[in-house]
Amino acid sequence: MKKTNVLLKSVIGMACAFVVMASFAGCGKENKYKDDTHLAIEDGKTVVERYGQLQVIGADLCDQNGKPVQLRGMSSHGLQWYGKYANKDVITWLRDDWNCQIWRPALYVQSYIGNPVLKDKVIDSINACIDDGMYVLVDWHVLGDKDPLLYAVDAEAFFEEIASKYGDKANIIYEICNEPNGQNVTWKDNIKPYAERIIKAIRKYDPDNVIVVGTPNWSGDVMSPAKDPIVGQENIMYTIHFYTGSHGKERRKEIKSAKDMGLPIFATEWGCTKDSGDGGVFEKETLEWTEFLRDNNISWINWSVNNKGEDSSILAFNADRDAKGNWKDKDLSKAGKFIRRILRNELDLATWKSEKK
Ligand code: IDC
Repeated sequence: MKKTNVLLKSVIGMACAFVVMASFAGCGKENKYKDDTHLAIEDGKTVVERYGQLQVIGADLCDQNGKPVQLRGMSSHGLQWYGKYANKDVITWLRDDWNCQIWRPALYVQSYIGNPVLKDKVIDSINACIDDGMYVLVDWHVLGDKDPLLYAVDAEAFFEEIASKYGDKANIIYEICNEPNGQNVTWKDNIKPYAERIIKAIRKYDPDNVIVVGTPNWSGDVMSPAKDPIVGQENIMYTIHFYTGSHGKERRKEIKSAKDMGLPIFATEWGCTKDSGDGGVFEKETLEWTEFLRDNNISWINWSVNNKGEDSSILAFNADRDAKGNWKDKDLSKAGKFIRRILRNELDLATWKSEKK
């Protein structure tokens, strides 16, 4: 009799524990994205008012009080092509309707060299973000030029100008080389020496804002800087890029290892398509990535705001030709509707799976 009682008790006990655990797990899942972080505006305060001067502590981006924070937002397309969207109306819409905390104006280096007025688009973006209390990632978009050293003199002049004008604002983050690439462009001989030069140029005017350094292989290799980081400098982070139709588990594993080695990482550009910027929207894979980034406190910026009609364009083909923002559902592409929900904290992997059922 006694024995049965004990058995019964322990069965009931286990069942109760199971219910409690299951409800915690369920609760955790349900609320995973619905917390008080990741808000562009909270209690009437912008993200820059709340987080203030960012700083890098260990491998984490932190707010002015040393609390780890994750910033999320959108990138422009090439300013030479779709620079009209880099305006105050669109940026404010992205803050208020898309819950973006950061905006990235992408200044393609080769286009800028041929057409220096493109810099005005960067300046417009910076001013809009300062007005709107958003962070702004100033992107020196190395791509076709491959080796960042090729235009290092221009990069120095550009970043000195931005740093001397805006370095006292907490809003500014510098991305000094989008995607170094090419077999002969290595961390040791090209990217690191370039970064050391540009960091020095920026630090003449701006002692503390965060500087993000590109990594080899189209910013796909964080292990090289993890093994050989830049030393003697504060508030430096390193870039990882990925396209969820092209990169998955392997790349996440490397990011995790690099972060465990102490490397501060910022996903300054990623797309929900193949790395061509096209080829479909990979929803499940994307949500696996966004959960990983969240769990590892890695800030991110999605590619990109334009109406070109490629799958990574967040606007429907030819929508909002006047670049006014105020987008309705019909103005958004498949990627646009999807990324907007992620940014608004309306979609995580569990929610997505339950909707697919
Ligand atoms: C792509 C654009 C595409 C444009 C091309 C020009 O989406 O419309 O024709 O650049 O080179 C990157 C780059 C980014 C690419 C993007 C998609 O940083 O400039 O934009 N991508 O291919 N790295 C990986 C993917």
